[in-house]
Amino acid sequence: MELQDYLRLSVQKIDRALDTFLPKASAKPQTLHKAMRYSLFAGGKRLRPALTLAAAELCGGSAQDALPAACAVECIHTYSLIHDDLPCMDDDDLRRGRPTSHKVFGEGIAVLTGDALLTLAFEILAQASPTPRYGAADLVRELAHASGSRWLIAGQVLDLEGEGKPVTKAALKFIHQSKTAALLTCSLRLGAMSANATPSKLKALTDFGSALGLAFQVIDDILDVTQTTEQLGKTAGKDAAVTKATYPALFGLNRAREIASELTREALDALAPFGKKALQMRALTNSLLVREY
Ligand code: GRG
Repeated sequence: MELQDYLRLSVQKIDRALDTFLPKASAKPQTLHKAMRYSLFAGGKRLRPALTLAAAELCGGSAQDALPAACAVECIHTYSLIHDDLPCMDDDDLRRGRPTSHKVFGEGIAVLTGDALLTLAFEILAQASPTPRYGAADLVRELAHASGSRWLIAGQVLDLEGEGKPVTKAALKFIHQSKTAALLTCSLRLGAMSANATPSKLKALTDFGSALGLAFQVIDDILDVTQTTEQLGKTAGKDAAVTKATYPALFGLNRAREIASELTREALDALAPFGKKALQMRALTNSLLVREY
């Protein structure tokens, strides 16, 4: 199957499952539930949940069994974007091609919408079926760790504190690993765990995720410089405007592109233990290097 068709089917499964897991827009309080659906169904790429399903299949499991984990990860990701866009953080007006949550619903509701998605993620994940190697508590711990104060939120704190200040290359790598690669790796690990993956397969996917996640954020930095707001669906040129440390800013655009290619190669190498079974994962990895938004 072509990658585009494979991804389209994955997104269909994820969107249907999200629709089932989310409270209806008519449920009270309606503003909150409308706001949760507004951001969640705003046309995100669904990369993280697609990786969860692909990892499950790569480890011999089914996409169906990995859907709670996939939806939980997308809820966490969407919450982080809503909070990241708030006036007290990046103060952005546009996300996924639409006005940001606080622009539509007000700041208070946007904060609460993020909180509600964060909480819902764990309610959904707790519904995942246990496997012989991994119980629901293992999955919950995995997601809490990746999205907690040592990773996702740590990355955001360092990002905030680094604005307008000189940041070393090592510190920048750590920010990118924390704010982006950790959740991406977690998406893969949760998929693998839903499929009862062996420790060696879990390790291979962890190495893959670390390299892919870092590549993804380096490319995100590059796109911020090279693409328009219309193409990105979010404000272009924002990083430079707030003098945020990025790969193009620290290494120059050409070297940043080379680094993204090297990391993509590293990610592809980590898939070696899966042999031909990793066809779609390889195609997906290559497609991210040439993405335009
Ligand atoms: C706790 C107040 C509070 C805030 C938390 C953790 C956090 C805020 C923000 C996370 C930092 C962040 C936004 C990292 C960027 C990661 C990234 C590249 C996001 C864009 O991902 P895409 O391109 O987006 O996959 P779509 O819209 O396609 O899903």
